[in-house]
Amino acid sequence: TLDSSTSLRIAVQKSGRLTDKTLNLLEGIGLKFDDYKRSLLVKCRNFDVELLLIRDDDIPEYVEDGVCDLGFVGANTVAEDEADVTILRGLDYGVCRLSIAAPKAGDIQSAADLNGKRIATSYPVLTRKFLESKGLSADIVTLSGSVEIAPRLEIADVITDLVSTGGTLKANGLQELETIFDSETQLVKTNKPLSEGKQALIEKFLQRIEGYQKAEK
Ligand code: PRT
Ligand code: ZN
Repeated sequence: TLDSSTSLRIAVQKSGRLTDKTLNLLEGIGLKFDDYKRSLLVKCRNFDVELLLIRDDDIPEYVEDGVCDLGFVGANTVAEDEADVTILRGLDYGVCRLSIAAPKAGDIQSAADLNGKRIATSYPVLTRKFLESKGLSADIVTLSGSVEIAPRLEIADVITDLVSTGGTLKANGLQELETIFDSETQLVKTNKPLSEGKQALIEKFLQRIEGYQKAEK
């Protein structure tokens, strides 16, 4: 049963690259919050809304499960999780790309050279889908972080990792070979049933976000 008295719960990254821009956006569309640095669950002062501040990796699942009604999270994270959520819109921050990168002076100069190689990544699902789409076969070594040092440690021949400026790859003697996924922040919605009140509130927010984005351009 639907409980129209509960607040619309929105998942936001607690502390990271998406946090400030997401909170700025929410304030920009008129939501007012008390001090959100102190608590994991923050009530909105002027709407029936609360923010849940969590790790970005947890956001797709929380939204899929209906623990949160909405979430702001990278398209890379949503796609890697293969989360069953609805993407309401893309937002123009947190822009980056998942790319294949190889040691500069090495024998791997393009994606076509990947057959039989080892690829270190924190994105095994997106990497496997890319390999399949190209008919390539390579071993995927899943690492939770510091992927860029894997070739030097001889854990892998190449990597796939998120890139924005390219500075990290350069600093580690790696060159970008090919983009396999373009990413930006997405506003996602649960596919669990929502009360009419929550649906109306989401519609209102979407219109305001659209206005906010136009005003920013
Ligand atoms: O603690 P929590 O789990 O919440 O945070 P996190 O450390 O997992 O994520 P965070 O805050 O680093 O990133 C959150 C999201 O920001 C990512 O999922 C992407 O959607 C987006 N984003 C945008 C990026 C980057 N740009 C980015 N450059 N995420 C990571 N990077 C890293 C990349 O992994 C590499 O280490 O930055 C380095 C490359 O940057 P350049 O500029 O040197 O190319
Ligand atoms: Zn994370």
